[in-house]
Amino acid sequence: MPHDDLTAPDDIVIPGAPAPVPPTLAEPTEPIDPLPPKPDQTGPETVSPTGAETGLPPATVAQQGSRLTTAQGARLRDTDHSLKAGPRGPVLLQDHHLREKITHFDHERIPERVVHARGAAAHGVFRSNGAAASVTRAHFLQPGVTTRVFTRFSTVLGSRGSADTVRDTRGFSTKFYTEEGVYDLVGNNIPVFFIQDAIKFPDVIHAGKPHPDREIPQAQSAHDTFWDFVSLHTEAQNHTMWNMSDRGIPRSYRMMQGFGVHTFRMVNAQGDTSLVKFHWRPKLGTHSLTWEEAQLAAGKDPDFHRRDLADAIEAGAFPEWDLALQVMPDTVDETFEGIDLLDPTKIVPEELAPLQVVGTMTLNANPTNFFAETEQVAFHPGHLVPGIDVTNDPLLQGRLFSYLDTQITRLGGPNFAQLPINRPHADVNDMLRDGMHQTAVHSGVAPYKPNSLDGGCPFHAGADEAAFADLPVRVAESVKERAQPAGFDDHYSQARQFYRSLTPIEQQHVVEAYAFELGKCYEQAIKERQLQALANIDAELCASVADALGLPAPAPTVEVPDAPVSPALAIVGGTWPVEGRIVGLFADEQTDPGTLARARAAVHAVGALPFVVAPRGGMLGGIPVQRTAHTAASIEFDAVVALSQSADPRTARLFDEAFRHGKAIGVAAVAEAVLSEARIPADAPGVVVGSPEEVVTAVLDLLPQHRVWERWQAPLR
Ligand code: HDE
Repeated sequence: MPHDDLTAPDDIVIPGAPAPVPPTLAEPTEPIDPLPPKPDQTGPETVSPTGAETGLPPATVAQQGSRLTTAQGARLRDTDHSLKAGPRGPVLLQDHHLREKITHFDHERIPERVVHARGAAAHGVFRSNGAAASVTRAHFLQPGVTTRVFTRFSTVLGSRGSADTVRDTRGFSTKFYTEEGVYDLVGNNIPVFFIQDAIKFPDVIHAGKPHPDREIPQAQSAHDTFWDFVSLHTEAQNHTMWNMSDRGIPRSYRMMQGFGVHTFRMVNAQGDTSLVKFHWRPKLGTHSLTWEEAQLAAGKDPDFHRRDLADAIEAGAFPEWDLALQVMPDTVDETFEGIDLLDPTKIVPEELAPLQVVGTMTLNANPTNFFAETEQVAFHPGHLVPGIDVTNDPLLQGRLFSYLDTQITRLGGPNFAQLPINRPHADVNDMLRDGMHQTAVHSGVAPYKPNSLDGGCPFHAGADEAAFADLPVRVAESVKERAQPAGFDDHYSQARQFYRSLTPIEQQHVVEAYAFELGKCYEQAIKERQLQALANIDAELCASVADALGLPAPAPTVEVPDAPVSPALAIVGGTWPVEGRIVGLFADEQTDPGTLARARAAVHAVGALPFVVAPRGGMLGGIPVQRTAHTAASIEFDAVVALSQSADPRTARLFDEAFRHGKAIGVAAVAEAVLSEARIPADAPGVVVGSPEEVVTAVLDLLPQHRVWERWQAPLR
């Protein structure tokens, strides 16, 4: 293909531009109005604090006019110098601008979330296919209904500035702005939880957070207090097993499943109820990092997942998830196939209750302002709409208290629902009044019921007006006690089922994860106690971890029933779309510009992102260099292609890492020196040498597998 026929390089978005237009070299001197958000960004829908449409565009910027002003709108001539008694004199107390500026700055921070402090979010839409209409009357799940959403992903343990790629559970929260009010699905990427009762939440979180004396380690479970707790409180063993699997280190938020975890109760238009579990299924497949990649990323790019999500959306690779339901009959004992549906440490295997897709979510816009949107969004499992209700799962019941409570501290008062990102897109006519940060200007004199002064307003909704009605669920006659159902005592059978359902590669990763985590513990007793739990789960797993720790493998202490393996739990294998995957093209001044342009266009054509890497920055044949040998890191790329003759030692190290992480490697014949420099066998699986066109094609063919699994020693099942 001649060079001129190619998509002009400028048509290929290089994500990451900090502003909507490139800056000039010199400081601008001509006043202009505030720039609009970047094309990939939007803000919350512009509704009033009480849900009325304002008609303003979604991304209305907060700043107006071209001149610097005070918060009160008075124009300012100077913001660089304080008002002083002479150039060398003391600063005057009367400097209202200085005091306003510094005082506001002093209060810029709000308390971070107790858990899930570290997160990233995006706007999008949810399109219902109507398949759920038979089980729920929720309007947003009726055929063809489209609903705006805002989704926030997060880690659990780390502080706001911690690394994205640590081994942890991920949060997956979606706010649906439905016309019947806000519905929040506040879930995780792991379908089970550490504890069965909310009263244990402070305990598990205190154990997982850094040690209270030295405040280390940050955002890690590989330490004594965590394993001390979970080895004693063995109902946590199923969740820890999931965390030790590859699910604990996702490749991307875009490649993560989501789960509602608890069982919910749905009611349809006829009043029939069902018990359901929610699942989000990523269209790109479920994929993970390797542990070494995760650790490298934590240092080289702590914002790895945050950047990946924003870049993909900016480049037009909008991530999508199907929302699916497992629907179980609403029986008196609330169990299904012997599984207690109120026990949040248990799943219902897909083989027993198949997933039914009820709609698709597309995340298509980045937030305009992190604080206003991602930080101030307030989720709550009690934000329910007619047709979806909670069950008596004791973990969920406690959450219904916690989320409202936490926002009052975090967002400074009871009016957080009026923050733009939290506003419902439905009429709000509550009788809640006043409070800190009240932005609604309520009219009327009678915020009480019954009244006659406001004409009796607001009225209750009638039975035919889609009101939320608490379902009349029978509560078994019982005694008041601090107790739980006997079935909750099985702590091991599903941990075993999960481990035995994995492919050998994934099992090997689980062994290595336990060996790492327990290896980082100081206390021998804690390691031995956790080995005891593993002995009850799987003898071979226990023996392998014990061997790595140099400890004897204990014998099991409890008899655990075997559950059939669930192949749906494994994630290795299969092929998947490659939208937004990053292919590194390593070129230099000797590389033919046409070859580079063709490689770039070929990567772009399959929906992946080409990243040009060269020994130094600037342009190569009119194509911008995005990374240099100095700044590139192997973890940035899903596949690498060498087109340059020079074998820079830093590039060779990068190729060595890419090789060890199972990435597809293409090497143009002229660039073969990189293989010997990196000691990569040219005939290894997933290493292709040939013409530039051949190697680019071969690498793009390998990309849908996520990794070249053949490079792992363990065989695929
Ligand atoms: Fe949360 N959790 N949680 N949690 N949780 C919070 O709410 C809590 C639990 C989850 O992106 C907090 O607004 C208790 C399970 C996510 O903003 C807090 C219990 C699941 C997020 C809170 C649980 C979750 C949170 C902290 C035990 C998966 C982030 C800040 C009963 C189904 C939401 C906030 C976001 C956040 C309490 C257990 C998911 C303190 C008491 C189980 C994804 O209210």
